Amino acid sequence: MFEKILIANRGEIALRVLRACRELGIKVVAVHSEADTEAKYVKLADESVCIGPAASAQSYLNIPAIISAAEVTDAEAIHPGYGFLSENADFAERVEQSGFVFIGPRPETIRLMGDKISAKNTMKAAGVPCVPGSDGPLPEDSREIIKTARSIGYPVIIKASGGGGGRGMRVVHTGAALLNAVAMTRAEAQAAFGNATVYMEKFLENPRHIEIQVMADQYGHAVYLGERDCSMQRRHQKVVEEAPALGIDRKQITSIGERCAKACRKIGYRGAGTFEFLYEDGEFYFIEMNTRVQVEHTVTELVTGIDIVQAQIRVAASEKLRFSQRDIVMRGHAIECRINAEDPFKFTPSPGQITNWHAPGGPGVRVDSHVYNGYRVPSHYDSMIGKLIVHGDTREQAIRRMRIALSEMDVAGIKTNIPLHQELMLDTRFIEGKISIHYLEERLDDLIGVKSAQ
Ligand code: MV4
Repeated sequence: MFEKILIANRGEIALRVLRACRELGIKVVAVHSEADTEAKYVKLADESVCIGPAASAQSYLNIPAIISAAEVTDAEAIHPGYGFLSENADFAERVEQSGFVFIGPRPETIRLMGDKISAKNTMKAAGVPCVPGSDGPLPEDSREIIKTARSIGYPVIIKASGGGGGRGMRVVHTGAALLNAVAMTRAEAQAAFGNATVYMEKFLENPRHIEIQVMADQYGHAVYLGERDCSMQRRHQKVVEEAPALGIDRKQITSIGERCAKACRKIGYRGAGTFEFLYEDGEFYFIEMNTRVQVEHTVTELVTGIDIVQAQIRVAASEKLRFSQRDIVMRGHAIECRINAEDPFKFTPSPGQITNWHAPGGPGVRVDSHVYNGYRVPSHYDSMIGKLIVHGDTREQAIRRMRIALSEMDVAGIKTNIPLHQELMLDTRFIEGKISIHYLEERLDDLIGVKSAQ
């Protein structure tokens, strides 16, 4: 096992990785920007290195500074967390070339999955069901593009191969709008990702977002850790996640999960990963793979009892997976609410000093947060200040526990989205489990109407 790991991240995930390291008896190096000097996880770390000014581009995205920090502290491995450099294949490559272990998949795997066309082709070839589409880049020839759209059937969606996570996409409803939409998406993709390659898919109008967690070691063992429903989102930011997903046949989950695990074996996947699917009319359609640990890994941890971050570290240290598929038993139900420093209904960021912080507790309640009394939420980063996660024997119990936990939680000095979560935990459609990826935005239109009339 490693003796010392550098955590190339900030906030709650830096603390989450630090806790995993502590349990494994591994020393921790925290790197931080000038805006995060006072962060508690920096103080909790065995060593810390300031890697630059507040702006992410000069600190948490500063590859030479992070590698230098690993060199001067003699760390053996680097955990990238999520966001920042976590899915940057060039970073992973430079980490390994500098003689450190990147805690994640091989750089080639990150690159393969970062290109959404190659990711889809790979998964299709491995037997994972995908959204029907162009099966490769759209050609230059206009007549070919029109033919492709006709054979798929409108509406279609044009996506940038270098995009993902909701960036660089355009829905097209008619033939008349097609060629302009392709040209616009190409131009935006070139500007944003330096890659004008686009592809086409059938546009699914009202799907759920269901994802499958996988874990693999370098010896060809791969398992799936069940699914998560992440449909409750706004502008591609997830708000509530849960495991398992309501109303999906367990046999179908088993079949999809097995296909994902098999695909991992086929491509020599290492570490934690997530297969993102759209789920509509009883069918799964693969869209993208994430090669990092995700914010919402916690709900899977609570239903499986597996520490995903520890497992990431163990497999990066060349250990074999300690569990096989038959050891993985899902128990109960877990829900996560992302707690953001923002106006609960307008979503404007609300940085500043937290003058009072009281976290909830009790059976089945977990709080992953780096925040404390007097902590100043910097304005330079995303607004998530923590995650409230609950577990119950049933979904009903989990929802009740979440309501109680939210009512106990007290955050003063800044605005948070706790009032939004309180509305959602009482929302009939959420309770019935009848929501798609569009539900929250539709519901917010109603809520904001009511709030502004009050
Ligand atoms: C889609 C889609 C409908 N049909 N693809 C958005 C994020 C990126 N990961 C893929 N996305 C979508 N791809 C087809 N063929 C709808 C979305 C989508 C979405 C997907 C997951 C979660 C939230 C979303 C919000 C808007 C659109």
